[in-house]
Amino acid sequence: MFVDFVRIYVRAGNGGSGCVSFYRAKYIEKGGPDGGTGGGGGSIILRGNKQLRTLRDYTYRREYKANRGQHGMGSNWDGKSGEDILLEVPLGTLIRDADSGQILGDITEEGQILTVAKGGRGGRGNACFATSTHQAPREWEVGKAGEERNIELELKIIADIGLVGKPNAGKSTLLSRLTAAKPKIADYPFTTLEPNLGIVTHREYQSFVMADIPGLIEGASKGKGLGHQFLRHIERTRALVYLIDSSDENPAQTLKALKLELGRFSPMLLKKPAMVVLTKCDLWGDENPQIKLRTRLKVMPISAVSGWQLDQLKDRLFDLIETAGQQENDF
Ligand SMILES: Nc1nc2c(ncn2[C@@H]2O[C@H](COP(=O)(O)OP(=O)(O)OP(=O)(O)O)[C@@H](O)[C@H]2O)c(=O)[nH]1
Ligand SMILES: [Mg+2]
Repeated sequence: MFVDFVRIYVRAGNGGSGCVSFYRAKYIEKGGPDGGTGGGGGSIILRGNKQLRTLRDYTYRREYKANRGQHGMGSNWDGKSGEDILLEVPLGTLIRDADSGQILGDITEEGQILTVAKGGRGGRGNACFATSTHQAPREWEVGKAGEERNIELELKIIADIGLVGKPNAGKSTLLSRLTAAKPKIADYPFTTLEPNLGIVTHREYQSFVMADIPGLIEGASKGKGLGHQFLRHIERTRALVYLIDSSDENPAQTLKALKLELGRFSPMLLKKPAMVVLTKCDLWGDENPQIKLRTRLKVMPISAVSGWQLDQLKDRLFDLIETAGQQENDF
C-alpha cells in the first residue's frame, strides 16, 4: 500500500479565567457578585474532505495552535471562546498519538470530524459561586489548559479503480502496463497475495489510482483459494473492472461467478460503477475475439501484452470514475 505520512504538533487554546467583580452603582451599597466566566479555548479538529488526495499540505506547515478563550469580565460578561481550527484531511487518514502510538481515530467519510486537541474549559467567575448563605463570594477559577500533542497522520490511499478477476486473468500485468508499479507476474494462479497499487496518468495532467488484488474464485466466500477477505481493499474504491481472460472457456460463467462472490462479500460492491475488460486478445491473432456476454456493463477488449487499446481503456476508466463521482454527489 502507498502511504503518505506526516507528523504535526497541535495545541488547543487555554480556557479564559473567571473574573471576580461586584455590582457597583449609586445608592446601591452592596451589589451582588457579577464576575463572568472565561471563554473556552479553541480546539484543533480534523475533518474528512473527499476532494483531497494527499497529506502534502501538512508537509509545509507542521504546527497548529488555537487561540485561548477570553477571560471573564465584570457585569456578568463571559469571555469569548477561542476559535477552533479545522484541518481538512483526505478520506482514509489514520490518526495516531506520535508519542504513545495510540490510535486516536480513522477518518473515512466526508465531513467526519475528530477532535485531536480539546480546548481548555473556561474558569467560572465569582457570580457562579453565590449561594443564599454566601452572597459575596471571592472565589474564581483559572481556565483549564488546552490539550497539546504530537500526532501522526497516515493516509492509506484508496484506489479509484479496483481490478477484479480470476487468478491468472492478467490483473497484475495490466497494472504493470498502465502504471509504474512492478507487481509480481507469473503464469500460475495466486501470484498476487497482497494488493498492489499504481497511479495511472491520463492525458498529461490527470491521474487516478488503480488497485490489483488477489485472484477470486467461485467459493471464495467459503474459504476457497485465498478466501475473500481481501475484497475489503476494494470496498472503498470508486469503480470496478471485471478483468476476464478472452481465452477463458466460459467468460459469461466467469463474470457471473465473480459477481456472485462480490455480492456475497458485500452487496454494496455490486452497486459500484463497473465495466468488463477482456484481456489477452493478442492470443486471437488477427481474428476478432468472438465473445458473448449478456451484461449491461460496457465491455472492452484489450491486450496488456501487445498494448492494444490500452489508451482507449484509460479513457473509459476515466469516464467510469467521473460517473462514480456524480453518483457520490447524488447522495
Ligand atoms: N498473451 C497474453 N498473456 C497475458 C496477458 N496479460 C497477462 N498475461 C499472462 O497471464 C499470466 C498471468 O498474469 P498475471 O498478471 O500474473 O495474472 P493475475 O490476474 O495477476 O494473477 P493472480 O495474481 O495469480 O491472480 C502471465 O503469464 C502473463 O504473462 C495478455 O494481454 N496477453
Ligand atoms: Mg496478480
